[in-house]
Order: sequence, then structure tokens, then C-alpha cells
Amino acid sequence: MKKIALLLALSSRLALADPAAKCTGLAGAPLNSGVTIQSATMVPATATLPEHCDVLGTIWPEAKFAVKLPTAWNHRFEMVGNGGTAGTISLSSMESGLKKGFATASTDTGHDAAKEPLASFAYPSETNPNGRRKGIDFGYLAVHETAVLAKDIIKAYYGEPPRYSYWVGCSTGGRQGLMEAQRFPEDFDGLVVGAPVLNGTGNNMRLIWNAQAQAGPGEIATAKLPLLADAVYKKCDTVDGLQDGLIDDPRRCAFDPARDLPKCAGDTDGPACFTGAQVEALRKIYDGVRNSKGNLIFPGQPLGAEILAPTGATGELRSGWQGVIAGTSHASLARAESYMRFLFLDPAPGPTWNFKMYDFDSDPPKMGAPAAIVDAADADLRPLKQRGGKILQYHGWADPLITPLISVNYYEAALEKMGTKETGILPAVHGSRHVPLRRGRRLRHGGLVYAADRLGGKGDCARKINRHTRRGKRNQTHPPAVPVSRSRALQRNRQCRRC
Ligand SMILES: [Ca+2]
Repeated sequence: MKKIALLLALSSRLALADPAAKCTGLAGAPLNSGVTIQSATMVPATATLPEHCDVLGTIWPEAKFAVKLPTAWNHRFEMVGNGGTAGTISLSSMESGLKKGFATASTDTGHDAAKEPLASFAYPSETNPNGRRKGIDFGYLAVHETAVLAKDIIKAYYGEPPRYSYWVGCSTGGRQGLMEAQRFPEDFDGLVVGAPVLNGTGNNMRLIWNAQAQAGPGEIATAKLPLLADAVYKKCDTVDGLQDGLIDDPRRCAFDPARDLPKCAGDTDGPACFTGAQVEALRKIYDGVRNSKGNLIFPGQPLGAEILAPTGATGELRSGWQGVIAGTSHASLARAESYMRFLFLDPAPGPTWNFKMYDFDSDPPKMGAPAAIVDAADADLRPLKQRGGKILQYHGWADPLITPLISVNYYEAALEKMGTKETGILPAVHGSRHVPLRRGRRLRHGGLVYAADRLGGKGDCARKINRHTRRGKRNQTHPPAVPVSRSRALQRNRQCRRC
């Protein structure tokens, strides 16, 4: 009540002042005992951004946040998500909404990645006494607290709350969006959820499974990936009835590494063939994670990401498997190891643990308690739906980092859980890699802000969103449950460097 009274007093006072006075008046405002506002600065308009009040602060214990309040406000609020293990405020992602007049917010989720890389922030120690809390902040709490606080600041600054509130995030940001929809459905009216790592414990276990399969003679060298891609597309491209360099639904292709790949004579490795050990490693990667009883405990890698496509700032042709699946030394595996060392296994084994030590019988149960904090797998979205909230969820079929099958499975689980086709989710699965994109024609962040705004509007929102995200004439949407839009442009989309 004290907090509300303070806000009301603050808002009535500030509503009479000019924007600059309102902004500086926010500095040091005692919003509650856990919040510190470090600065509130009026930023003049530039060639790219409008005039706005820039608020920076911290929520106890270590969650840094930014809130940007444009002078010409559109009465809406947009919060943006993080990538990877977070640890930085997503300042560049805030700009798209700010340009359109949104009040925007972002949090670093409670730790500084420069000081505590990967998942090390979650490992309690004498020098990191808040480690356990920081794991919870990363899991779900910092985003929620920042959303609530941002709305308080918006009300204090403009004298009224936002009429609509939106979430836009991909990868970890997608997970954060689903987490909000599941735990705090009152926070956002519309959520754009891209390539969500909604089952991060399982997906990182999958990356470790892939590495163990290749630890030895089964390692898949980067140089072999074009050969693999050629075989996969030769087998699978036309299954959808169109030879166009795209595999509409990889589940429909019966690719078998043992049958469909060229074998090395005498099992002697060479550039144009695969050895028996390599074939077996590929079989495991596609098949998914199994325990010693042979039970599937997490889905594998769908076909399609092997192909070379322009990647990164230079547009270098690179396989989607490079640096993510192929080999046993790459950044994605290092991140998976860090998660297991410090956050996803309970008790946390610590810094000496490595991927070869994961046991697919005894270790999955150790991920139960952490999963309850960091995974966003609850398919019951009724509270969000009942208040009119909507989700646009998209995922690339050729995503090598986060298997798109978890998005498909989640959508189907939501259908079943809610007993209706009206889940509030508009699903989209397309031919791109992990999170499109920055420079391609579709699903740019600005477009996602547009999509989020339409989610909060009236009328046939789904049709408008699909039209916006599928501007290319070659795009199509395929029923039934999971629409699949396809275009060569999507296939060529670059990976989102923010995620
Ligand atoms: Ca095709």
C-alpha cells in the first residue's frame, strides 16, 4: 500500500510537470525498498531515436534494468527478452519499439555476463552469496519484477498505465515469454515467442548427448557437412511435392544414415564417405536422447539444418550444424556444460564437471528441481486466454540449437490440455535456422513489434500477422495444426546475432 500511495503521489505531481522535469523527478524515487534508480536522464531526439526519458536501476539483489519512456508515447508498453545466458540489458532490441512510440523495458535478469560468464552466476560461493537467488532471477523472477516495475514507472511518468503491454523475445527471450504467459499471465496482453528454449534442461542434455555420440571415432568433421546435407536434401526435399531446397516437414522424411549415406570402403575414413562410427553418431543425433533401457527421453535433431546458408555478418556459407552440433568443441557445448555445472543439476557438480560425465539414467532426475525454475513447459494457458492474451510462437524447422520439436510438442500439449483448438497460440514453424533474423525481409524485430501490437488489437489478428510475416509471394501456409510457411528467403535468413 505504501508503494501504491507513493506512486499515486508521484504520478499526480509529475503529470503537471514538463517531460524533462518528470524524467529527472524519477531519479531516486523510492518505488519500494528493493528498487534503486541509478539515473533518469532526458535523452534528446537523434536521427534514429525519438526524445525519451532513460531510466536505469537495480532490483534486489543484482537485477539491472532499463526503461525508456518516449515523450510522444503511443500508450503501449513493450518489454524485450534476452539471449543465451542473458547477463546484459537488451538495449539494441529496445530501439525498435522506442522508435514506434512504445515505452520499453529490459532486464539483465540479475547478473553481469562480463563478470560471471555463461551459467557461473548461479553457483553460490563466498564471493557469490546470491547465487541461488540469481538462478531464480534468471529462471523467471527478474523479468516479472521488471515488468511490474516498468508499469509503475510508466504510470508515474505519464500519469496513466499502458493500455496494452507486449513481450517480444527469441531463444532465451522466447522461453521468458512463455514463462510470463504461464506464471504471470496478467503481465502481458500479447507475447511474441521465438524459438523458445522452453525446455532448457532437456535441450542442453540433448547437446551433451550429441557430443557424447561424437566423442571418439564418430566425430562429424565440419568438412563432411556438405556431403551430409546433399544426402539429406536428395532424400527429403521432394517429399513435400516440390523440389525447392526446402523440407516443409522433416518428420515426413524417412532418412536413414545407415542406408542413405555413402559408406567408406573398408571403414577407412575419407572425404566422400562416412565410417560406421560416424553413421552411428548421426543416427543418435537424429533419433534423440535415450536412456540405457532404450526409452526416448528427449527429441532429436530434425532433418534440414545440415545445409549451408549465409551466416553471420559476413554472409559466409556455413552449415547450421557447424558450431552447434558437429564436433565436441564449440560454444554451444561449452554453454551446455556450464548449465550442468552450475544450474541444471541438483546438487550442482561445479566447475570440474564435463560433458562426458553426464549419465542418461541417473542425471535426468537431478534436473527436476532446476527445471521447475528455468523451464517454461506448463501447457495450461487458460489464465492467459481467459483475460484475452495471445501468443505468436514461431520456430525454424532448421534450428540446430533449439530443436523445433519442443515447440511443436508444446503447441500440441496446449491443444490437449485446454481441450480446444483455441489455445491463444498462433504457431508458425518455418524453414529458417535459430531465430531469424536481422537483415532479411521477414520477422525483423520491428516486424515483431508490429505483430505484438496486432495481438493486442481486435479483428482477425492471426490473418494480419501471417500476412505481415509472410510477405514473399512464395510463402505458403500449410494446415493442419502447425502452419508451415516456406520461402527461399527464409531458408537464407541469417541467424539473429542478438540471440
Ligand atoms: Ca521441398
